[in-house]
Amino acid sequence: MSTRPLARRIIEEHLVGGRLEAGEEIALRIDQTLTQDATGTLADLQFGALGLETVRSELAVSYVDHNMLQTGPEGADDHRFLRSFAARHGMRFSRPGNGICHQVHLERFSEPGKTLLGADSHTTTCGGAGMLAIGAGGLDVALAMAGRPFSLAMPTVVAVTLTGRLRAWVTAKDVILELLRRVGAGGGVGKVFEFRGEGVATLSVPERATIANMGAELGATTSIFPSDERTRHFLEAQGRGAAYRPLAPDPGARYDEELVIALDALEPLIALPHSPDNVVSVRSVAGTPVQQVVIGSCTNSSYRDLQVAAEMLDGRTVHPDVSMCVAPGSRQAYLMAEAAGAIESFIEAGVRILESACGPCIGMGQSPASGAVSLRSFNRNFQGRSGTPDALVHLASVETCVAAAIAGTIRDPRDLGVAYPSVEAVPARYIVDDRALLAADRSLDVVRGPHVAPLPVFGPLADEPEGKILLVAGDDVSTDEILPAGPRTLPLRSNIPRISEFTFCRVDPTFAQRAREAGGGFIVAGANYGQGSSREHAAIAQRYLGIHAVIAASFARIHAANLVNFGVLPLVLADPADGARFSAGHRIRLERAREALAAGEPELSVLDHTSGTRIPVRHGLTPRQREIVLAGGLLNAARAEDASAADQPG
Ligand code: MIC
Ligand code: SF4
Repeated sequence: MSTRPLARRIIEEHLVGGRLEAGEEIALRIDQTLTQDATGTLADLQFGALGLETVRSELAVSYVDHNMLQTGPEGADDHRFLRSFAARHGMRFSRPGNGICHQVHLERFSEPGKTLLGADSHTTTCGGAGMLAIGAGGLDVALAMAGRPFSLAMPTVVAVTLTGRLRAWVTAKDVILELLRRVGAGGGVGKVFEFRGEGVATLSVPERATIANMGAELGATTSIFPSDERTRHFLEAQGRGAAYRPLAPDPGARYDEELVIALDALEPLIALPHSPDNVVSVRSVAGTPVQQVVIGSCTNSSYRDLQVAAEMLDGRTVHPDVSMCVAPGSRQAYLMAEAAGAIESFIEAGVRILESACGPCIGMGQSPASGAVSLRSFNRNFQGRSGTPDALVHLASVETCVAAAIAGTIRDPRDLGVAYPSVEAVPARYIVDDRALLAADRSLDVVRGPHVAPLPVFGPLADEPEGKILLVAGDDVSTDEILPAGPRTLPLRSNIPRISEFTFCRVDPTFAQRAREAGGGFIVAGANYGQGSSREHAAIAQRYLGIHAVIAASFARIHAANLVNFGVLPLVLADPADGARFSAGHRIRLERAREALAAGEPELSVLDHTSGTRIPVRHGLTPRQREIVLAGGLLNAARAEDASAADQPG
């Protein structure tokens, strides 16, 4: 009898290559893809470089949600390029204002049992509707758009058994914060978190989506919920009942690990600055004065979330010391909130209403005051991500955020003395209006604005890459540190030469210049290097500045794949204690790197010219990845593959 977890069942249905052994490279057929404007311009250019006329995945959607401030022509130029590219090449296009990609995709396109590959780390959100939804770099998504399989390490599957039911004021956000408290950022690398147990049926799809969304902060490959009556109800309310398919693990399914969360034992939790896993109980920090509260982001801005916030605020006023904003997750959520009177309650309470987009989550506006405490219903609070370097950003449920907006201090919502909002998480029928989701139109020509730069061309791996160690960094370096987002850099996402100048600018403003002057070099770091965003720009910028390799204790999944895709070696210390032997400024060489990689040797030797020592490192690359690095990147490798296929007779 078969004992497969649900994730494995979907993997088996989509498997086109590899063995189903944990850690082995497997290749999956991808049904749907999504891109957003900050990653989509490059993904589109890369798709264009493959020379195909039309996307080959069942569905490809191009969203505009991140780069929305339009403080100069670049943003609108990108939107125009994306729109015309989507139309020309057979993609749906979600217009600016239609909402955050993950929220809209969940509402309008999620399908239990299908695979979704998205150029954004929170693509995992659709796991709330029983999809196998995975975040990746733009180039991987471009190849999936071209109908090619997606390669990844076969994950292990962790069962998260939910028992009981959440008590009043305790929410799905608290479930994922509890998981982050236990597992830690980076503790989920190489794993799928699969939810099961009687508690699952007590959670609606939008609540499940909040949990699946923030599984990205664990570093997990993805998170998944079964598809059950709650899923059917959600899809029917979206007018998409036909997409429903019941899905569960095999009876008696066997998992690699198990965690149990007793929903009724949870209490409101909060992530303190500056990491999503820095989780404590809200009561333990109650009384801290708060200056800003923001409800929004792909984690917590569904119709349910807006309604809860509005009911709590109804007839009340935001505390005079607090600036509160709401960014509805989608045009649908916005329309629903408007029809239910929530928008009116917000305006009356003194809330500032933003458009349906990522906005403050990615530092695009609403940066807090210097040193301010900001409570956000978001998923990431890396230092400086809000746009204010010394802001103290906390992450919590909508309920906890609004309690702070009313009280002016952090307060457990149970201690607020407000009646518990009676909100139906999923209405009988959502307002369905897809006019902002444009269909393909092959008669349109692609319009490429003046600042959309050509893709840089990279050469193959050198025989023995050599250079200085330009930076020695600690653990948990996020891609927000490697290449920050926000209003100065997001408009430059389609221009690698310009955006590369911002590499590590928050850590060391001289980095880009030093790298250029030195003709490139190396980076040394601790554990979980490259956590957070899927932005491949962080990898391309390192390559563009001549970084040959990053030597770290461990890597985040998507960033490691992105480094490989652009020909930068992610090298892991054979002995973590060796990290201390590397010093900034030392000149090092990867001895016989090309030869060793081509021969499939698992270790490389780093010669430190300055100290005269040799340090062993591992690359952990699969044969496919070795070919990619040797070729100088995935685009080079894919083109070479196409050329040799064209040369084959017949
Ligand atoms: C993020 O939340 O960090 C982003 C911005 O959505 C990124 C994508 C990007 O940098 O464009 C992500 O999560 O992948
Ligand atoms: Fe947008 Fe924030 Fe979600 Fe990233 S995490 S997709 S920036 S809302």
